[in-house]
Amino acid sequence: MKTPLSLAFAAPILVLALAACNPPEQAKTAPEATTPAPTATAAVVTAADAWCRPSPNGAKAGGCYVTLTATNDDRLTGGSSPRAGELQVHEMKTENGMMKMAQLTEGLPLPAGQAVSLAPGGNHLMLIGLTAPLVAGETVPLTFEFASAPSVTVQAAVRQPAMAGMDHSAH
Ligand SMILES: [Cu+2]
Repeated sequence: MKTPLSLAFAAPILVLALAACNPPEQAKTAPEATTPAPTATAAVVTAADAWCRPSPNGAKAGGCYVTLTATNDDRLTGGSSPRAGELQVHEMKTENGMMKMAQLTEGLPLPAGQAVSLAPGGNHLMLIGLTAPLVAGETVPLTFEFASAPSVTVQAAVRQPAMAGMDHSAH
């Protein structure tokens, strides 16, 4: 299905969600292994395993994922990428039995010492207004901004989800 550009801009964000977000086949709520909060005072957030899903041709949005660990209680407030007009933090929620995504306008809490995973089917990053499709094999710079810690820039690998059997993005 091809959508003319003009329509793509007029279409509600939900349409983009269908193309770019993964239906949450299985909710991932299990907490990751936690690391003890260091006694150091400097607020730092580390970002690991950043990756983005390849975007379908013509899609104006793409989903990215990362695991963030903050030394002190913090909040992911947003970010940016040279590859898109906007980087938003999204959550998935159920409304009338339908999964929908919504922007976390207050940001995503990052409890001290706890690895917070943004993953398909749950909280995720959304690149809005892609300058070009995200192609498997390339890397995309993502910069994250936090309430307290200095911003962090990572190179996100563009690839298919590790468990292809759970990928329903082809719908
Ligand atoms: Cu989204």
